[in-house]
Amino acid sequence: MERDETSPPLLPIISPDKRGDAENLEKERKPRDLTMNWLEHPIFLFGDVVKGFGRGSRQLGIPTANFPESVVKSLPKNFNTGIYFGLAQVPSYSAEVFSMVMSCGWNPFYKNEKLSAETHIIHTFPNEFYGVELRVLIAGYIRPEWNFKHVKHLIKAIKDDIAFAEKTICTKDMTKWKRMFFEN
Ligand code: ADP
Ligand code: RBF
Ligand code: MG
Repeated sequence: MERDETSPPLLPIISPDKRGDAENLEKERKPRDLTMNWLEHPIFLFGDVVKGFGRGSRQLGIPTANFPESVVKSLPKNFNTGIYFGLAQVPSYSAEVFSMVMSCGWNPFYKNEKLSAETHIIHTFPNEFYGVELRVLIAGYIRPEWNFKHVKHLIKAIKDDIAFAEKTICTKDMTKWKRMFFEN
């Protein structure tokens, strides 16, 4: 069955009603057990970075490297849209594997009409890198996408996602996954 933004989430998670209130988001995150967020099977995606609307850097100060539609369509059919964490590599830049946070969804704040898969790599790059290969390993789920009353709440939520991802990724030895997915 085709899933869209109206489909209920498959995973039991945070109430989608707590929207736009950074304090509520904070409260909801705290009691959660970090081990429950890992996917049973990580998902590997790769493709050339394409242009989006340019909002990530300009409006949020958080650039996201966008995958082309063909990659978005290759996601498993039962994939829950939402915010994920994992690993990322831009081979033409460096063999290094970085932590990442990723939005696979409809960007309700911007009312996008197409599903997008966008990765914020937790690393400061000296330049943009459009048109080159990006590899990601989606390792865990953070939350569903939310709508927000104000862009500052979206920015706060993304910053919290980054902190959550960094903290969570440290709890697992990913050497094997790095070897399996990112060394060639
Ligand atoms: P777009 O809407 O075209 O995706 P963004 O404002 O989201 O534009 O910026 C994304 C671009 O910024 C990426 O395609 C990449 O070239 C560059 N970039 C620089 N640093 C990063 C980073 N840490 N993570 C992801 N992309 C980055
Ligand atoms: N967009 C939303 O509309 N709601 C969200 O809850 C949301 N969370 C995000 C979390 C992360 C970690 C990232 C990287 C992006 C998120 N976005 C969200 C997408 C954001 O709107 C998008 O990256 C910008 O519009 C730039 O394309
Ligand atoms: Mg982007």
